Amino acid sequence: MNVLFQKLHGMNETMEKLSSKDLMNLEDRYGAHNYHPLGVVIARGEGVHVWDVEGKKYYDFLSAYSAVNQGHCHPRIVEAMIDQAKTLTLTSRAFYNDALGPYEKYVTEYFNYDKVLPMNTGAEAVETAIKLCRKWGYEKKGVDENEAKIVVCENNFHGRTTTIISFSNDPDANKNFGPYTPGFIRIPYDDIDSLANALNDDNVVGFLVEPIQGEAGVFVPSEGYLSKAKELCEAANVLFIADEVQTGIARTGKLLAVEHENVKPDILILGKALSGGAYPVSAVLANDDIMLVIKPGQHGSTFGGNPVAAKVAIAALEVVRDEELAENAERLGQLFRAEMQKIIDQTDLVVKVRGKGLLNAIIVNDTPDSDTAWNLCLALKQNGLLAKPTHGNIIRFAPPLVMNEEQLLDCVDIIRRTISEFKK
Ligand code: IF1
Repeated sequence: MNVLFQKLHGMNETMEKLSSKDLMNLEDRYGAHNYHPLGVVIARGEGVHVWDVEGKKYYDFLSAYSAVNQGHCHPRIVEAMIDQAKTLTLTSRAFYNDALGPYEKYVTEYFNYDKVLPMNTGAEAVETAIKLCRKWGYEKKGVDENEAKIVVCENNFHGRTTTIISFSNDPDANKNFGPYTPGFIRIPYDDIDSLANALNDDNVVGFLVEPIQGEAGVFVPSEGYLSKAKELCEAANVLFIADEVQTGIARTGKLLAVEHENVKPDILILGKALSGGAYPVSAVLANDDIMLVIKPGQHGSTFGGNPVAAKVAIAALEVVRDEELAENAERLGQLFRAEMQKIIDQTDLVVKVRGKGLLNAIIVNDTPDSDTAWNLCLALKQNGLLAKPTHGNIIRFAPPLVMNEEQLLDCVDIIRRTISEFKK
């Protein structure tokens, strides 16, 4: 009988610790195959570091896709979670609880909106924003029922639900998941004329946009795109909906990426680092004239706004402010891109670095269907830094925002050494 089977079924006298390989085999055998993770099994996280099962230490340069902006297992966030978890975890919204109101006050004042609708995942928050916008369109803008349309962008990523993938143009995201939800117009990203054209349709009620397209490959739009888009939406009585699930919570060097252009979205969508990666917490924020179109019993969620989420989110947002994470991200982002440019000038393996704050990506000099970016990530892993390609030949670099300059320069050295040693 093989060793793994013995280990798994505890047939050894002493239950040995499962190795990374054992654990990867467990996921392969018992888990759905909806991911292809990099070959590393993480067992512990603290700040900017994670350790694998065998005890090897890495810099985390993905931050769970910008959910761990405050660093792994931030003590203030973990303490808030533990304290609340020992007291009251969930009441549902059938009753009030003593944590939600104070959180709602805190988060709406923090982002300067009248109201918040608390959810759990980013996709749920995006779905909530879509429902809210449509309902506003019928009841406030006067669009005929079931005729509302929302403008979205090519190469968007807003989550994995059936409605959201209905307006994706990524075949991996939507092939064979139809029939698709109607009511979306897709236009090119960072193309203000196509937005202006789309807004000529009186049935358009919203424009849903990522301030920087993360999954597509960290595409930063032209200077002025977001502010011009907001202007056009206002003129057309269309709601500007910012999906800041990945770009928000200080990631791009401002509390929100839209702040780089002084844009205030009509509907703001938050997730991921709203909890510092400790717990699923997402939120939709809007002012009363929009938010109050949803009446009691018209939307909700069992866990949305639960006491643990409420306390965790307050702690996570306090850390962002107290540790000045946006300022740190801005400063270290400038340094990172400058250092990466020096490396790019010395190699033909990487052709570009782009991003804002500590949401950056490098473009590897190979075709999108090549495995060069993947192999470079494997080599980075060997050298103690974890990152993963987004699409094809683009590698996203997004460390926790608590990183200091010495650690960042250490990571740059790892990247430099890995690139110089790399053989295609
Ligand atoms: C996966 C991508 C990133 C998001 C934006 C909403 C959501 C996401 C801008 C939905 C989520 C996650 C999903 C996760 C990997 C990651 C991701 F690669 F999928 F596209 F970050 F770029 N809006 N992004 O980025 O939030 O429901 O996941 O909480 O699905 O593999 P969620």
